[in-house]
Amino acid sequence: MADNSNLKPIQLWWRPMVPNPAKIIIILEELSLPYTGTYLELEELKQPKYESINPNGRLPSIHDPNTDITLWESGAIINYLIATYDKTNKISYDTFPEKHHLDQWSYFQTSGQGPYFGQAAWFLLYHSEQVESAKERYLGETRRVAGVLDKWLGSKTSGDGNAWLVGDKITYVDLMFVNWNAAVGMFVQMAQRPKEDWDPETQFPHFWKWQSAMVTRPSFLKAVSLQKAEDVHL
Ligand SMILES: N[C@@H](CCC(=O)N[C@@H](CS)C(=O)NCC(=O)O)C(=O)O
Repeated sequence: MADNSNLKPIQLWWRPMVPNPAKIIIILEELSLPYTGTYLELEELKQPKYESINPNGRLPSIHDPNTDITLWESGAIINYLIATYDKTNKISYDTFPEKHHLDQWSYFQTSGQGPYFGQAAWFLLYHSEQVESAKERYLGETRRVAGVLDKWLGSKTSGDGNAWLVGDKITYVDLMFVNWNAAVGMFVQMAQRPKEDWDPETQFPHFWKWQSAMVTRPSFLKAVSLQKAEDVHL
């Protein structure tokens, strides 16, 4: 693997307990990239100071002093980190057709998994009214997306006994899914929904095995450990 240790730290605007910034931490960790965090309160996001970095006023954003780029949107940030720093393809492929399949699953995560799982969490926990049809809609989509992943993973085999979305090794696109996958169980439980609303071990066994393999990785455990209040300033 390329030596990334002599780089200047990449600045990450983030806050804990939210899945999209944690996606970036996982990739930074996997690539052994140095980084530093700027912690933001929710009230600081839609303010001119942060909107001058990210006009969408959401997290994450990065600034890489090594190349002098500022970027927002988690998918674009990850594409940049991989293209710039994963020269040995530790968690990517540069071969045909794998590189296009990486794009495919990456777009599916950012447009298919993140927003639907996020809306399920919103309507279950944060919306000002109880709208049962919206809860059913987004929980149904959450299960449908998990079902798509489960079916695909069930069709795959690999040398290490695990199935991965692309090729026969874990890549950044697998890791892009891990935080929202982990979050569903928490918000379904917090909303005190019945078990059949989300029971991946029974409903989606290939998905469950895949997720279980990812949550033991040091990069995921590091991202989780940074959720603790005393670690918020990276
Ligand atoms: N499509 C964006 C979504 C970013 C996003 O929704 N971030 C959440 C945290 S996971 C956020 O900043 N929420 C605060 C808000 O909406 O004000 C990405 O992938 O970066």
